[in-house]
Amino acid sequence: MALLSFERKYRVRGGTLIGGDLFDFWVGPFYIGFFGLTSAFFALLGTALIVYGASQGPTWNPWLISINPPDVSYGLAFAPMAEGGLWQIITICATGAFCSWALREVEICRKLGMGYHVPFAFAFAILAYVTLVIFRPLLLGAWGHGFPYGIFSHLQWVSNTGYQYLQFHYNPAHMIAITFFFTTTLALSLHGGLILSATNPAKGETVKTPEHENSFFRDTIGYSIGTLGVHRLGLFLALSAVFWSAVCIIISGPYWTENWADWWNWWLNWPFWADSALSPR
Ligand code: 07D
Ligand code: 07D
Ligand code: U10
Repeated sequence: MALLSFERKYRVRGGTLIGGDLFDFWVGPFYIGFFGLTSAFFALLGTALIVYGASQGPTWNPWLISINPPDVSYGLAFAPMAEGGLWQIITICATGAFCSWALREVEICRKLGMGYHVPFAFAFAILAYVTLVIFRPLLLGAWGHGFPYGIFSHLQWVSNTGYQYLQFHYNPAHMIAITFFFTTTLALSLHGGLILSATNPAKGETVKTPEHENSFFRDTIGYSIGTLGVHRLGLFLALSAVFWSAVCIIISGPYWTENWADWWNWWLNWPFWADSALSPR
């Protein structure tokens, strides 16, 4: 069914979580719904506040604009607008916009009678963000531990926060997250390559079947995970990457405050080899 006639068929009322039929309409290609309006509201307000913040700052250079969180001396209190209050309101807007977007995806899934896999996946990205700007600052007792909203300044925050623990690469959850990120790109390149090699043949060749795809991996590595399985695997790998990222940063500060390399001492001091001359005890 052509895309446009399919859209005409499915663009019917129903499936909304809130607001009944009131916001159940489309504008051009976009479904609106109650959460479309709240998405637009939070995103427009948040963006307007970033632009306002930029107008109060020293530069219009997009790389250097930065809306900073309050000083840690404000703790968990509201700060004056010019001293981080703006960052606090923008954080509320961003969280509101991301959650609204996820709920708008849920409504669209419901309309189509599909599973909630895409909004579920987006929820992991939202989890990572709120871990950085809400959960970890709450656990550390000050909003000042959130990251600043600026292109270069947020990189500076990542670097500074990393060096606060001297060797962030030794953070075990960071290792697991990075391994999942690398595995995700490996899996996507294998999948993209395999699908193109089978379904986009040279002129005159026939399109190949899933049996060809299975056989390629059985011949190469002795096992094929299958056409549905590879998508389950991809989702699992990507969500695990984000999940372990959230873990790696929530434990930095609330759980571990020193050099991450020292965390490994429990392993080096294991009785089995702790007597060795090279043991760091
Ligand atoms: C390709 C989908 C499209 C999205 C894009 C991003 C904005 C920001 C706002 C000027 C894959 C749109 C950008 C709306 C403009 C202002 C105030 C997604 C795609 C194209 N980062 N980060 C980037 C964000 C964090 C880190 C780029 C956001 C953490 C490092 C872009 C968040 C940490 C590097 C960006 C966020 C961190 C970047 C490209 C939120 C750990 C880079 C992003 C809301 C996760 C890279 C100059 C991209 C770069 C980069 C956006 C959070 C680390 C500006 C919106 C605090 C090390 N980040 N980031 O392609 O070139 O994502 O930076 O959490 O090297 Mg970042
Ligand atoms: C937070 C983004 C959420 C996005 C949302 C959507 C819009 C709309 C609109 C385009 C989580 C936003 C949407 C704004 C846009 C339109 C229209 C994603 C988020 C909700 N590190 N490190 C990570 C590596 C080092 C450090 C994660 C590698 C150093 C700190 C990942 C290396 C030191 C933190 C990772 C490396 C250091 C991290 C990031 C290599 C610095 C974190 C991915 C090869 C000296 C962060 C939760 C992520 C984290 C994080 C990878 C090196 C410090 C695993 C590969 C040694 C402080 N690092 N890192 O989390 O865990 O995405 O955040 O050297 O805080 Mg690291
Ligand atoms: C996949 C797949 C697959 C496919 C696919 C895909 C995964 C096998 C079948 C999809 C993949 C691709 C297409 C590949 C490329 C994608 C990426 C690389 C990912 C990154 C994507 C991007 C960078 C694009 C991002 C673009 C976005 C998010 C769209 C931007 C949209 C907007 C700005 C509008 C958003 C709409 C909203 C909020 C809802 C409704 C709102 C409006 C229409 C705006 C009008 C507003 C109103 C009516 C409300 C009024 C405003 C109010 C009340 C607020 C007022 C407040 C004030 C302060 C003024 O596996 O299969 O193929 O294709």
